[in-house]
Amino acid sequence: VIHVFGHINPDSDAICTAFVTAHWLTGRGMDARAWRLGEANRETHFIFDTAGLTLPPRLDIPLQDERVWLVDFTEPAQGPDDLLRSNIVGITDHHRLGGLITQLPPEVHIRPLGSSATLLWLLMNAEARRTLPPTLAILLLGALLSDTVNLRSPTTTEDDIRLATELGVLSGVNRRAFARDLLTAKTDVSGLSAQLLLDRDLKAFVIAGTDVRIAQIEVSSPSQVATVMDDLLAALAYLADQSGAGLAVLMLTDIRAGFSTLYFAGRESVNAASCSVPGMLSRKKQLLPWLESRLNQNGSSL
Ligand SMILES: [Mn+2]
Repeated sequence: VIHVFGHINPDSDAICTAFVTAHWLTGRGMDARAWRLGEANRETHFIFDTAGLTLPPRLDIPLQDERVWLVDFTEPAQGPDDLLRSNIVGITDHHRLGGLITQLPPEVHIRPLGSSATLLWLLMNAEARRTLPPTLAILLLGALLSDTVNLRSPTTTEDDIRLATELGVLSGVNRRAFARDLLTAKTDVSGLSAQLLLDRDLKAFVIAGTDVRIAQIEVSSPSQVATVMDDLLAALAYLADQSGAGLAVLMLTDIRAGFSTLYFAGRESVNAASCSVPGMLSRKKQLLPWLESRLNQNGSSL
């Protein structure tokens, strides 16, 4: 059996696309099973509820020598602790390559698209697309609209726009209403603690030789997190301290106005506490290169 999963602290693309990837591999004659590597967020629950499907179970088996297929990540730090002792047989992803080493030659699909869902659709042959159940089309559409912030992120490509139209028809949902409700669920932070907000979309990277942790919170207005802002910054400082990371970054993204405010903690953040970057929506396409160039210029510090 091939175990299919996305990154830890999973977003909708990581869970929805892993689920459909397992279906696709099964159609190719393989025995595949989907998992999730953490709690699903409110948006992912909304997508599965709309599709009438049950979330895949949380991964709870050792991966030593098991065959695995990675979805939406390749950075070892974003997978389970025993990932590098597993046999990685395949990858579908749309992020930078982040230092993975495999036991055998894997089947690798990586392209700069708006979502892993888009890539999976491009990999499907005509028969697989034609026979895709509408419920699974809803999962792919949800993952695509989530990752691209309803096609507004600069990561959006022509393929993503075309796919959104095709999946809108195949899924049978009212796309406008689905996208609106999805973004409402995505930015619903009410009642969530600062610690949960920081942890639920936290990713680890090595950038210019520095261990960096980046949490992103997407809101439709920064006022949504005003009451927990002090706690968030305290949790960020604690994260940098406890993890030993040189730099911890909180990326607070206003998806309506289209900008991010960055907050920094850790020993490499000496020259900056925060800054706002107009037009910045994407961690992978905008923040990572921005950090890479800043850290390289200043000798590993901001
Ligand atoms: Mn993704």
